Amino acid sequence: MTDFTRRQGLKLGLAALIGAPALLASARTAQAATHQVAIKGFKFSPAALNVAVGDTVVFTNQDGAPHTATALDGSFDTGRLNRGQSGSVTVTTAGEIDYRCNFHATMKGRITAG
Ligand SMILES: [Cu+2]
Repeated sequence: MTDFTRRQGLKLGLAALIGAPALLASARTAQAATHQVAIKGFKFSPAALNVAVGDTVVFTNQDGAPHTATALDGSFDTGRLNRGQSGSVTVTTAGEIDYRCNFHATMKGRITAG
């Protein structure tokens, strides 16, 4: 091994050490997932969704009628979504969160956060 290759090896080793915390941080960020729920035909699809605390759920209205996704416990509310609009919510508590559309009482869904 020449001095040159030894020095290069040391530099690579240092770069790996310096890069490690950034890699750990990005791995932690990647754990928060985003889930999609379509609102179509006056239904939430999927109507039952399992997520992890910290995950994001994006509701997208594909109907001509306006809808909301409103948690019964008040933990989230997309507000009024017109056709083509999306509302993004972050699930911050564990457990079962029942939600509904504020405009159409028969439209119901459930998010289970663990
Ligand atoms: Cu609705």
